[in-house]
Amino acid sequence: MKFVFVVTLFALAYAKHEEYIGWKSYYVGLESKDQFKAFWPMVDKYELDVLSHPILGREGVLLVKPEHQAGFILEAETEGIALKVHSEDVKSQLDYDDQVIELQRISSMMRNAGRQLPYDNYQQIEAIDDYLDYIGATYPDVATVVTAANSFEGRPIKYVKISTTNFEDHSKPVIFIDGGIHAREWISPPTVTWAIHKLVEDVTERDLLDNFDWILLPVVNPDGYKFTFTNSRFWRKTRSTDQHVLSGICPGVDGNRNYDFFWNTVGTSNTPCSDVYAGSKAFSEVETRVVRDILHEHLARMAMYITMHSFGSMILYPWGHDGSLSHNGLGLHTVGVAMATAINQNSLSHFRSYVVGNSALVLNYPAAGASEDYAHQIGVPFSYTFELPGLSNTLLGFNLNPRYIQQVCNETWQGLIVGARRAGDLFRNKKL
Ligand code: 0X9
Ligand code: ZN
Repeated sequence: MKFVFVVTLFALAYAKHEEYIGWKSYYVGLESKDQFKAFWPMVDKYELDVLSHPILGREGVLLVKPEHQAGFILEAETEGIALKVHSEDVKSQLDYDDQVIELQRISSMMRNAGRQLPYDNYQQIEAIDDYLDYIGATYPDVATVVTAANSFEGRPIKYVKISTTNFEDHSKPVIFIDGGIHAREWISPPTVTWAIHKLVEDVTERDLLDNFDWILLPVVNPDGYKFTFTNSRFWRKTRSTDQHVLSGICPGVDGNRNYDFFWNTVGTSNTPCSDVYAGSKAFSEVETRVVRDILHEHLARMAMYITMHSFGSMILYPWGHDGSLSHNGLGLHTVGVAMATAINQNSLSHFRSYVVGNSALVLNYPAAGASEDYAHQIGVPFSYTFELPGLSNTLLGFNLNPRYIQQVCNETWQGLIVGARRAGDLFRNKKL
C-alpha cells in the first residue's frame, strides 16, 4: 500500500515542471559596484531569473536556462563574479520539493482535520479564501470580509478589515498589509493570514486592536498564485492577456512595476515576455487597482503600509527608483530597524539576519512602479517592502521547507507588533 502510494506520488511529480528541464540555479555573489554594473545587463542578455536579489556581502539565487548557461558562466568568470551551483537540475529539485509538500499535506490534514489553514505547509488560494470567509462569519464584531474585485481570470480578491470600532473611530491609525503580488513568493500570504489569526482568533497584543484599524489582503494576485501551484512554479506576474499584441503568448504584468510611481522609467521592461513587464499603462491591472483604492480610501489615517515579498530577509523603503531618501527617511529607517531587530531576536540561528535600507541602495538595483513607493508618494508615512526569509546554504530547495513557515510567520508577527506601535506613536504625534 505504502509502495503504491509513493509510486503514485513520484508519477504525479514527474509529469510536472517539464518546462524547467535542463535549467540550473546558481548562487551569485557580487563584491563591488563594478560587478553590479556588469551583472544587471547579463540578466537581460541571458534571460536570468533572479529568485533572490544579490546584495553586497550576501549572495542571491538565479535560474538559468540551458541555452544560456555556457555563455553566462563564461561572462561571469571574465567579470570575476563568483558563481556556485545551487541546483544542478531545477526540475528534479522541484519534483523533490513537491514530494515534501505532498507528504506534509497529508500529515497536516490528519493533524488539522482539514479545517484551519495550515502553517506547516503552503496555503492554497481556495483554503485562504475559505479561511477569510470563516473569519468574517465567526467574528462579525471585529472582522469584515470584502471582495474588492475579481481578478483578470475572475477570482475574488478578498481582504479583511479588522476593527473593534467598525472603522468608525477616525482617530485610529490604519495599518494595511498585503501579500502575494508576486505569485511564486509562497511564504508571503501565510504571514498575512497569520496576522489575521493574531488579531482575531488569538489576541495576545490587545493594544493593537484597541489602537488601530487593520486591513489585511493575503493574496493580491490570485490568478498568478494559482498558476504557480498548477502550472509554472516560478510564475511571478499577473495572468492578463489584454496588454499587448504578444500578451496572448506572454501573459501577465509585474504587479510591482505597475503602480503610478515613475511608471516604466527604470528597472522595468516594455516586452510582455519579461518578468518585469510594466503593463500598457500604470494601474493597467485590476489587482494593483484594488491595492491603490484601499490606500486612497483610508489615506488620511493610514500610518503604515507593508507589502510582503520573498526572499532575502530585508526590510526595504522608498525611494526605490533612484535611491534618494524621502522627508521621512529617518522615521522609515528607525521603524524599519526596530522591526528587523524584533524579527532577528525571534529568529533561528541558521536564518540570515535582516538588512534594512533604501530599496534601490540595498538591492543595487533601481526599480520604478513599486507599491511601497506609490503608497509613500501619496502620503503613507511608513511604507515598506519585506523580503521574507527564504533559502540559504542550509535551506536547500526552492521552497523554504514547509517546516519553517510557522517560524517565519511568528517572527514576522513580532516585527509587525513593534512596527505598528512605533509607527502608531510617531503618526499620532505627527513627528514625521
Ligand atoms: O523587484 C521587486 O519587485 C522586489 N523584489 S522581488 O524579489 N520580491 O521581486 C523589490 C522591490 C523593492 N522596492 C522598490 N524597488 N521600490
Ligand atoms: Zn516580490
